[in-house]
Amino acid sequence: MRTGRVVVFLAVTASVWIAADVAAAPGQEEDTAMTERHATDPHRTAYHFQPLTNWMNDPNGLIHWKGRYHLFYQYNPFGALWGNMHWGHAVSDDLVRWTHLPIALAPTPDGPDKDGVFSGCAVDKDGAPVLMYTGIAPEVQCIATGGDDMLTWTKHPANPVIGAPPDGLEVTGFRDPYVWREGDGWYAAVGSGIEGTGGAALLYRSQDLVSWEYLHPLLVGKKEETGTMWECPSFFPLGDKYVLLVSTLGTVLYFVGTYENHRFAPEYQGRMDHDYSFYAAQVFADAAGRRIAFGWLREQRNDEAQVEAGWSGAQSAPRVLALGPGGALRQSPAPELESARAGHARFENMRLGDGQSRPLEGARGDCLDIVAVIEPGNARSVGLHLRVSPDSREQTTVVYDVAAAAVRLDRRRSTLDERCERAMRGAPARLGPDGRLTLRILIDRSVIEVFAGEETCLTGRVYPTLAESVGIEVFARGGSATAHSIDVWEMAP
Ligand code: DQQ
Repeated sequence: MRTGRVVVFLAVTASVWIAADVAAAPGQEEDTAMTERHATDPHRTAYHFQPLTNWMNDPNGLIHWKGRYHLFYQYNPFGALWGNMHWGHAVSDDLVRWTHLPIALAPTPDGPDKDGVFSGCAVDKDGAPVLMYTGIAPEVQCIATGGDDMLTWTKHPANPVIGAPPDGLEVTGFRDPYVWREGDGWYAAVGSGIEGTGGAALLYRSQDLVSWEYLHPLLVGKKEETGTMWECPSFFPLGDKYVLLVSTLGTVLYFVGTYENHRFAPEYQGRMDHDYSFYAAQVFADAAGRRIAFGWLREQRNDEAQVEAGWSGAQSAPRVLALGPGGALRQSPAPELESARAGHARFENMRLGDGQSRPLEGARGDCLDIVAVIEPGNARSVGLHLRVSPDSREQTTVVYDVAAAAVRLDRRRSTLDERCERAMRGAPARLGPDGRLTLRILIDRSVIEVFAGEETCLTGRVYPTLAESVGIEVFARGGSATAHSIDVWEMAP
């Protein structure tokens, strides 16, 4: 890799970060060969955020700051696999088009985050941006204050501001603080788990973000049902309820309930996404009061393939949250994404005979936004084949099974590359009151995000190997069905 000279941010004291012109760290240099290679990589995304290169995981510090959206993220500037955790940083006016900014936080040698700057959040404290995050190791909580430009960050001299888990609690972990303002102070939920019992979110209070008092668990799960450790909590009001999101070392769960006197009582529980790519979601409120989530879309191919690519990880589309009448979380892609829609094709009233698969002539691509409204009629199942090669050796299928009332993302033929996961995953999904299935599908090269009905999300990664795997077909099996409308937009990179 060629050595470049660029502006990076360096720790010059234990806590102050300034811009300096130094030999670049890997991943921050102007590497033309890497840029050219990534530009022709058929699996890098066009409208889902990715760093220029290397490894990314959790979204961190989401905040709408002075009219611009800031996305920080877990970042390894030194390679395509997890490690050396820093906070990468990008900014956007519309949640869709992002500008890369310098690394915001790096481990401070001999500091409480010397072994890694793990996940956390951002808040506006009297007009100043403050990040609260986990320093490693052991797991402690730290804060850093930003300049108005959000480019320079000063780690607080009192770090760690929470130096250990609560006395007397044997925990399985202690990380990923999520902070909010409430009446008499600042509150934080810290991801944790109680040995022998289950995952937990621990509730803290502070007047100044520096000195914290432990109150009690916001929620404790049963290990048999929701795992032993909860990471990356988000806690926020939605409609007339409160929602707690946690990542359970496998999936993202949400709890909807009431919150009074700093006690949370869940009434409804669900899964935010039913595939395993979507993880470590974080939620923030924008100036319009919308609650918006991003989740890390982890790769579903092996380490060797990630290292060969030189990068790993994408962020989900921004998802706007609402509550359904039964208490379930509803997620829809932020309307801003529609500004990236380009060419459009519409198909109406397509009759589908039993076993028939009809190509959507003229609609093809690997960066698409699709809205399909299909009435299963007497078919056993209906759906779409996506990323189809002309010889059908590669195809990814979204299928609705009427009897099971479930949608499935079938990736068994999605790639010829043995290094990629080719699983089939499913989730309960409901037809609308008119008996029609509405599917919104975002395809972005290796990303497929499926929104089925109003309450089901399935997000997976696919790695077709053939350049011609860009076709779309609609099908019915076990009876006949009608595709009332299928809109397909190309998404402009
Ligand atoms: N990733 C971070 C942790 C968090 C985990 C480390 C979740 O802070 O618990 O990269 O993916």
